[in-house]
Amino acid sequence: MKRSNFKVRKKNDRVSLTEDIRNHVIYSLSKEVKDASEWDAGKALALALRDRLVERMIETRDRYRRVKAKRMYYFSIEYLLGRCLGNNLCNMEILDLCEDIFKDLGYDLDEVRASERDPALGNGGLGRLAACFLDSLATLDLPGCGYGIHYEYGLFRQSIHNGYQKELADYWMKEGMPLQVARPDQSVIVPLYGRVESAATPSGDYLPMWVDWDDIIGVPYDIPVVGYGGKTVNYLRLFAARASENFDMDIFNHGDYIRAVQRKIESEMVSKVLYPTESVSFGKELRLVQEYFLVACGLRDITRRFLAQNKNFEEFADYVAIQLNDTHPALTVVELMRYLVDERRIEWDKAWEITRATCAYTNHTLLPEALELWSVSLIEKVLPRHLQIIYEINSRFLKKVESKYPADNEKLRRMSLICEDGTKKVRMANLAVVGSHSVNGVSELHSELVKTRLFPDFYEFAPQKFNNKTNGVTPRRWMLKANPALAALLTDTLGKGWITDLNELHKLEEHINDSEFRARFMEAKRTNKIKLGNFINSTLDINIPPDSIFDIQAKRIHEYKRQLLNVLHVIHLYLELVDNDVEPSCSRAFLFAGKAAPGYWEAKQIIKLIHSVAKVINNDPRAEGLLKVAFLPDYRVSLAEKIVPACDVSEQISTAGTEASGTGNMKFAMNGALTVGTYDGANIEMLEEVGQDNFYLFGLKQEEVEKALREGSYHPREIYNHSPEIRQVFTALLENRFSPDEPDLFRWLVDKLLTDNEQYMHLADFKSYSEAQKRIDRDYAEKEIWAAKAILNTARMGKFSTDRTMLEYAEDIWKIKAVK
Ligand code: 26V
Repeated sequence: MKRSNFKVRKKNDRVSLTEDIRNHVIYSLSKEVKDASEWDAGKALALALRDRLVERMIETRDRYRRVKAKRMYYFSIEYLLGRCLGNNLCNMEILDLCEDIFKDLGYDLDEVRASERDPALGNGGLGRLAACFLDSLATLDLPGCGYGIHYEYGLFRQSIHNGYQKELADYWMKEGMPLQVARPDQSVIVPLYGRVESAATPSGDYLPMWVDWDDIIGVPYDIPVVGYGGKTVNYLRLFAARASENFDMDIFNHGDYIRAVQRKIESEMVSKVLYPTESVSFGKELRLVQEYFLVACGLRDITRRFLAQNKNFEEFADYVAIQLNDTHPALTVVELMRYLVDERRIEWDKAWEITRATCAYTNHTLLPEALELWSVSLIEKVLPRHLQIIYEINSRFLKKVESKYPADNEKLRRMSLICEDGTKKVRMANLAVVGSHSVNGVSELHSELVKTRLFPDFYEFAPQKFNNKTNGVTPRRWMLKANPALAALLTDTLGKGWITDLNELHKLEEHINDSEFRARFMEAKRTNKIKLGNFINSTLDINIPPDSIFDIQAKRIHEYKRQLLNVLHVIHLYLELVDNDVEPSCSRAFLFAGKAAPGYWEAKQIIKLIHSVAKVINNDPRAEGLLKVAFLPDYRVSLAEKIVPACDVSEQISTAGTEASGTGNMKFAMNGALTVGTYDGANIEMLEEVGQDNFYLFGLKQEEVEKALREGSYHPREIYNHSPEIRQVFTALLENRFSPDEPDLFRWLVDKLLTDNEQYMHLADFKSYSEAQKRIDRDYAEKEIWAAKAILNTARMGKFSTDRTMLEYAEDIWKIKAVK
C-alpha cells in the first residue's frame, strides 16, 4: 500500500463555512440561496460539516496506518447515539460561530437542531454507554471504532393514551442522515443456513465443508465520530442487510419468481428493526441472525484490513482487539475460530490462542432472565458449522476442567457451554467467558458479583481474567452540550481544561465559600429548571413552579429499578397532606420518564399508575403549590439532555445488587443534582467520591438483600402490619382513590408487594427511603447549604468521565495507544 500524507484543507472560519453552506444549498440541494428555507440551511450546514469530518476521518486513518497502530473494535448490537449535529459542532468548537452565521442568514440554528431526529439504535444504558465510549476514544486519539447494525427502525417511540403506553415505529432516517457515508464498495458477504459435509484432506485430516448456504450482503455505513478539539475522527460502522443476487438461486432456477423475491425481501429483514429489551426476544430466529450478522460483517471487515497490512495471522492479536459489549456478539469467538481454522487453515490450538488474545467480554447485568440462551437446534439450523465448533470448544474446555477437578460432574455440568436441562441450549455467557482473555463488570460491586454470583466456577478456574471497569459518561454531551449555562460558568471559573480532564472540576472546591459563585451556580440550575418547566407546561399543560425541588427518576421502567417505591412515597406525601394535615416543608415536583418493554405488563401498569396518581394530585387544589407529578413521554437522549441539567434530586433507588452500574446517576450528579440512592452499582463509588454529607443513602445493603432472599426471611406483610404509612397508601390504592373509574386496577401491585420474598424488597426499604426524603426536604430549605452540596457533586464527579474508563480499558485490556 502506498504511503500517503493526507492534508485537511477545509477551514473552520466564518468565511469558509458560509461559503460552503451556500455552495451546498446550490450544488447539493439544487436551490437558489434566496429560496432556501431554514431547514435547507440546516441540511447544507450538515453537509459542510460532513466535508470537514470526512477529511479528518481520512487524515486519522492515515495517521493510524503510518504507525501500524493496534486497533480496538467495539462490537455492540446497540448504539444510543442521540442527535449528531449539535454534538459534532460542539466537539469541533464551531457551535457559537455557526449560530452566528445562521443569525446573519436570518435563521435560528436552535430550531434546526431541535428538528433532528434522535438515532435511537439502542434500548438504554448499554447502548448509551457504547456511544459515550466512542466520544472518549476519539477525544483521546485512541484507534478505536464501533461496529453495529444499521437498523432501519430504532427503539419504538412512546406515546401515552389514557395513561397507557402505546408503541409507535421509529423510522429515524425519514429526513435522511446527511452525516453518514455509505461504503457499498466495502460490502461483505455473509453465509448462513445450509449444512456441513464432511470430507478429508489428502493427508486424511477431517475437512468440514459448509455447503448450500444462503447469503446476505452487509453494506457498511460510516458515521464519523469526532473527538473534542476536532483532531481525531474515528467512525461507527453500521451494517445494513441487503439481499444478495445469489440468494436462493435455486428457487429462481426452479422458476418460482415470486417466492424467490419474497426470500430476498426476507433477507433484508435482518437489519430492519432493533429488538426492545425483553426476555421473549431470546429464541427468535431473526434476533440470532442479527447477532451473527453483526459478528460476521465485523470480522470480515477487520480481517480484510489486517490482510492489507500483514499476512501473518499469528500476529493478529498484536493489531486487533475486539470488545464484546455483553453476550450479544459472543459468536465472535466462534466465527473467528471458523475463519482461522477453516479458511486460513491454522491449527486449532494456535487459532484458539489468537482468538482468546483478541476477544474481551463485558458483562452488563446480573438479572438471570437477561442471560442469553440459544437452543442448539436453532443454531444448528442457522449456523451448522458454528454449532460443530461450539461443541469442539466445549469438549476441549471441559477436558481441561476435568483434569483440574477430576470426577466433579456437577462442576462440569455448570461450566459446560451447553445447558442440558430440558431442550439443549448454548450458554452465550459461558462461551464469551471461555473465549476471552478478559471479563469485566461495570462497577466495583457489580464486578465482585460477576465473580462470586454469576461465574464463581470460572473465577476459581481463571481468576486473572476477571476485572472491573467502572462506567462513565462523556462530559462533552452531558455537560458542555446539554448544560450550556453551567458549562459557561465552569469555563469562566476554571478555563476549558475540565472539558477533557474532568478531574479539574476538583478546583471548584476552592470557590465553595464564595457566595457569588454559589449564587451563579444555583442561577444556572434555575435557568435550566425554568426551561424544563416551560417545556413541560407547553407539552403536558402541567405548571411546575421553578422553586420547587425537581425530583427526577428517568430510566427504563423495570421492577428492579423500583419506580414503584418512588410512587408509593409520592402517594404517602399526598395522603399526609390531605388526610393527615401534614404539609411538606418544600414544594416538590416528581418527574418520571422511561419506556416499558412492549411485552412487560407490570412495567406498563406502572406507567399507568404514575399517570393516575398525577391526575389526582395535580387536580387537587389542596396540593397546589406543594406537590406536582408528571410523566414525560418518549424518554430518549434528546429528552434526557433537557431533563438532566434541571434536576435537584436524582432517584437511583434500585434494590441493592440489581443495577450493574447505572450511568444516569453520573449524568445527574455532575450537573449538580443530589442523589437519593441505594448502596448499589456505581452509586457506591459516587458516594465514596462526594462523601456521606452530599448523598442521601438509604436501604438494605446487597448482602442483606441476598441473605433475606436466600433464607426466605422477607415477610412484607409484617412490615405492612407495623407501618401505618404503608397501610394508608395501600388502603388508598385498594379503595380506588387513584382509579375511581376502574375498580381494582392497582390491586395487583398491593398483592405483589405483599407476597413473601418479593424479589425487589420494596417495602423493606420504604421507611429508610422516606426518612432520606425528609432529610432532603430539610436541607433544601437551607439554600446555602444545598448550593454547597450541589457544587460538591459537580466538583467530585471527575472519576465518572468515560475518558477515565477508556484509558483503563486501553491500558489493561486492549493494549492500544493514542496516535496523536
Ligand atoms: C436485559 C433484560 C433482558 C430480558 C428481560 C429483562 C432485561 C432487563 C435488563 C437487561 C439488561 C440489558 C443490559 C443493560 O442494558 N445493562 C445496563 O448496562 C449499563 C451499562 O453498563 C449499566 O449502567 C446498567 O446498570 C445496566 O442495567
